Amino acid sequence: MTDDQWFREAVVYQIYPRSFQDTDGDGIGDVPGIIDRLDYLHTLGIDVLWLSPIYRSPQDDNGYDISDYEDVDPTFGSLADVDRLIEQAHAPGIRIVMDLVVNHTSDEHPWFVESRSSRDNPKRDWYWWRPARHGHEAGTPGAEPTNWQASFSGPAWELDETTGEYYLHLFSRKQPDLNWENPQVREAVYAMMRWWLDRGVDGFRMDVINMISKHVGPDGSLQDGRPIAGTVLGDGTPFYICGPRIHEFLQEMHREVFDGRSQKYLTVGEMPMVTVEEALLFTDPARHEVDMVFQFEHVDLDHGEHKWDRKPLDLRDLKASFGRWQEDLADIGWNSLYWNNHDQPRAVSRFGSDAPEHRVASAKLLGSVLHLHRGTPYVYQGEELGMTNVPFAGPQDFQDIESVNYYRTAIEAGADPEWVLHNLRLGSRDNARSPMQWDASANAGFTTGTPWARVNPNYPEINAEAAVADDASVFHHYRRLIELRRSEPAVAHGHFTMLAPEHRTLYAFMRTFEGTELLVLANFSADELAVTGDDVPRLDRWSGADLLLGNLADDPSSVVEPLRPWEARILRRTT
Ligand code: TEU
Repeated sequence: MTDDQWFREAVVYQIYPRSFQDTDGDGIGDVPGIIDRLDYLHTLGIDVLWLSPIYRSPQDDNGYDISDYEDVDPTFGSLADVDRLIEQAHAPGIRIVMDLVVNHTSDEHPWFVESRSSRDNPKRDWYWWRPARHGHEAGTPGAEPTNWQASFSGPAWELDETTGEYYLHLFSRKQPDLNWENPQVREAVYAMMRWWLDRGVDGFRMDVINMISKHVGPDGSLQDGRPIAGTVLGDGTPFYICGPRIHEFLQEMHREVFDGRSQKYLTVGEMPMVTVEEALLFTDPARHEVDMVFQFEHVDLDHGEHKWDRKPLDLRDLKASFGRWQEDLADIGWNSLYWNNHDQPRAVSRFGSDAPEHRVASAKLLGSVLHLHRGTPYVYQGEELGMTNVPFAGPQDFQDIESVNYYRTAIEAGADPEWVLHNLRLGSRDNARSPMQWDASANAGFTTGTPWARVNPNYPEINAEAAVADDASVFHHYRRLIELRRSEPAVAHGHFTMLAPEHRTLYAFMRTFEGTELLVLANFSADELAVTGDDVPRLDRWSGADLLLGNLADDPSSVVEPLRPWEARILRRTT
């Protein structure tokens, strides 16, 4: 491994600053709060911190709508705070990665304010402006330039009265899409990125970066998508996911921003709907695009027709998906590994069990399985405590724009409110955004004020202070997993082989590296599970293996005896 590939041995921790630690009593987390918790993060052992956006923003989408890329939102602190964070994180060797949200800006960004001011403004072409559909009067139903649905419900076009034209917003109407076809836009983005690197940050997590290239016809036209059942809208994704110039843009970004610098920065592309074939191109080091992508296949497996149509996960689907990504990126390219982030419900409630008797074991099991795959693991704040979904009482408890818009449109369309609420409880992004649970004091030690989002009432039991004090906690299991990555080269570098793909509750795989074999056995159920020679070929060879790390209080008497409910074992033998 060259120094350029340091990220292959690293573990990244994601902070959602709004919900991490408040220091000024306004009920919203801030950068000084992150600084205060660096010791905690250092104890956990992580290498990199990725911060969700802290830039100046009207907060329509909690900071993913940016009005000034080169300033910090006063809610979160100041540039001086960020400088201090960089310095104090770097001291023990923790790198800082910023969120880069450049598919769109806020509608309050000066670029958009100018762009919307008149049809001949020099920045007009920095965004996607189009007249009403031919033969339709602007503002009438169906007059949108294309039928695309926005990610947060409703049409992806908004009429702007100033000039009578529509602008494109793949997310909220306060998040207009930048026009990457325009070289001035690209240069402005690259200049901003260089500015942050000069300030000392160590890389970027690039928000929906595979949406920046749109399919544009020779005459500048955009096309309608396939109609979406039950709506008047269509699916525009084929026209903007991994569009025709995406690889060109990322290679140009690499040249303009990262080339020639002495440090190797981390670049992660968040890419909804990316296929493994595309990911291979994006992450092939020889192509100089990104180090790894966030893919969504495994977190979409419990969706039916769409995200709000939830179904239980079939473990065989999960293994088939992860197995394929492991195999196809084995020789070229690299995986990122995650269960959680600020957009996903809590993994322990979703893929494990948050019942009191299984929560700790299943949270540890999920950690063991994920961290033992080949790739760079991401830990989302609170995951290392086994934080759970939030018990939302009713529709008024949801704050996220996606959830609020979904509730409104679904009810307007006549859906049963109980069913809509059920889907929100399972799928809302608000589940991930409840405040970090630090201790058993008021508001879980998150704030002395009124928290912007409700603290999960289970905080007296599930909190960082209790977890750090308890050697058998989820926290210490994560700490050991991170340590294992350093002490056992097979974890970062071993070849991956999936086992028992058709088993409904056993997740088993092997990692092999220079005479070392690791076997991971995980029981995704509350029943005892006997592993057989059909599941793991030549199982007898493992009877004398070492138990590197288990997840239950007492070790098994033999490493191949039946797995107890939600038990996960990491075994090691030398060949
Ligand atoms: O998310 C992109 C994205 O497509 C999803 O994760 C999305 O939030 C989810 O699928 C909706 O069901 C990124 C950010 O992570 C997210 O927080 C932002 O809201 C979004 O981009 C827009 O910037």
